Amino acid sequence: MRPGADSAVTHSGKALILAYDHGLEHGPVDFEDVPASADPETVFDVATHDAVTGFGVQKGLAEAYYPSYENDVTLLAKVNGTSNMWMGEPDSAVNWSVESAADLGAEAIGFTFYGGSNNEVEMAEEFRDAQEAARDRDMGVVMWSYPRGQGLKDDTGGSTIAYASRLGFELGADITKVKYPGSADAMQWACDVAGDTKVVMSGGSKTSDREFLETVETAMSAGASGLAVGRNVFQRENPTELLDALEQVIFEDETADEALGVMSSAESHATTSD
Ligand code: FBP
Repeated sequence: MRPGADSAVTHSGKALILAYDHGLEHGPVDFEDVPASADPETVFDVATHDAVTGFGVQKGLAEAYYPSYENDVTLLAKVNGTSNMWMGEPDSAVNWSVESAADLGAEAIGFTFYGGSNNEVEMAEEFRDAQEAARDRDMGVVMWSYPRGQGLKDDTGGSTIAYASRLGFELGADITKVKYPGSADAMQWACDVAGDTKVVMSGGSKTSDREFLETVETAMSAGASGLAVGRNVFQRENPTELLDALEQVIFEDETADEALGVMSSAESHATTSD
């Protein structure tokens, strides 16, 4: 990694990246519970929250909406991605050149890397090209490091996730996004082996406020530098409230309990003023 390159999408060395590439990766099913979340404008508005250090979207959404938000949102160009309809061995098409992303105003790139896939070699070469193009333009590099493939039995186990974070370091990411490996010790090992690369936790499918904030608190205490989250934010009726709470846990070192207190007092204020 290049010292300081992560600062494109961190505040005080910490990251709260909002990911919104789900329309491609999972399809509209992710918008069914909160139909307003299908409208990119709704989620671009959420991304203007002060705590959000980068907003990860694919090219189509960026071209259509980012120009209206360029003063309020830090664009993280998710340059590869594949639909859920792809039934082959894990792979991710490079849909966006780094040059085009930079021209639009992106400050960092996001790249999914499936270590362990039969397509790992080609993906590593594609990552090399994107990483070097980003370096030429002083853009940050975030790797979505998700080991998976037919030979991999446990893609969220502790040793697999540590390998995932190490891959980000070895291949030149500034920030590596990994799935939560299920315990503080496993998360700490994943952070310990990542050198100077920052490790952030991937949000995963939607859980309760308490469960989610407690997991984020554990990950931060274990050495994570923040979070890259999608569904746990935009699948909530009031995503801003959760971002307020995440801000406390990630940037103010508060506990999940303290942050939940902020959420419940905001709720009682809203109820009182109704
Ligand atoms: P979530 O917080 O919703 O899990 O989003 C993080 C993310 O990496 C997205 O950027 C991506 O669309 C999705 O998860 C991919 O998840 P998976 O490959 O596990 O389905």
